[in-house]
Amino acid sequence: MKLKCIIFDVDGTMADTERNGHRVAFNLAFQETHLDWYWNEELYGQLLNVTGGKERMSYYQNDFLKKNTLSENEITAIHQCKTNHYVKLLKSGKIPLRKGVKNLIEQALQENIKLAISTTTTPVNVSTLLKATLGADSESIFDVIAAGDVILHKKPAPDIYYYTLNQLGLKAENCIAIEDSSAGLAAAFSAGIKTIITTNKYTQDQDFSNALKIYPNLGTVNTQSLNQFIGENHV
Ligand code: XBP
Ligand code: MG
Repeated sequence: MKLKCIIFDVDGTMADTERNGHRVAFNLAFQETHLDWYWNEELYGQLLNVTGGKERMSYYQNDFLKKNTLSENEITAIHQCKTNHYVKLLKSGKIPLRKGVKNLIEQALQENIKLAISTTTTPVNVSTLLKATLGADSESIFDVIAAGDVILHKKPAPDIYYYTLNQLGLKAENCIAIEDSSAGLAAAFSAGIKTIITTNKYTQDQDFSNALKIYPNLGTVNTQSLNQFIGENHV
């Protein structure tokens, strides 16, 4: 079996975006829209169990506050405000790629291994992160960028990975997914894709029993090790 594609998750995997990125953007949006919500680092870590920013806001009001303050439309509007703040943060260059990500991408390109993205975050967040960290036309190095509401059921549902495989025209067994969370692992694993994990402070204590291997970052990961996982020694 040959490795044909590396599928990257984004938040927590390609970059450490949650604590000082998404969380800060949410709080700026709450402030701007005069909503008396504030997500501190600890609370946000708990809310991260719900993937999708809009879904996270609904969960917070319905299950945490147990109040039905905001309508779906109001949540969508506040989430758009959050995205605007998040994009500004990314453009400021404050959120770099994690260790080893750029190197692995460059190695895959040299070896004609396709690249794809399967993420829960909003598409503009992906394009802005890629442009800010890999250059103006870096989106084109990814054969597929599957993000946000392109599917109905977000991670841990496998939908985003099935969508990515379909768009790639590849079988699960020829791909490796790189994730940071148990929800992301569950999604890729359910889609039959072998997955490696790179942990971060928010996810390091989660259950990764279905992962091929767990790394603190991608600094020691290369296409040779990924090929071995697929079952073919790198020639
Ligand atoms: C992580 C998520 C996203 C982000 C926030 O995505 O669950 O919802 O936390 O982004 P992944 P949005 O790990 O799959 O990259 O507010 O745009 O949803
Ligand atoms: Mg993630």
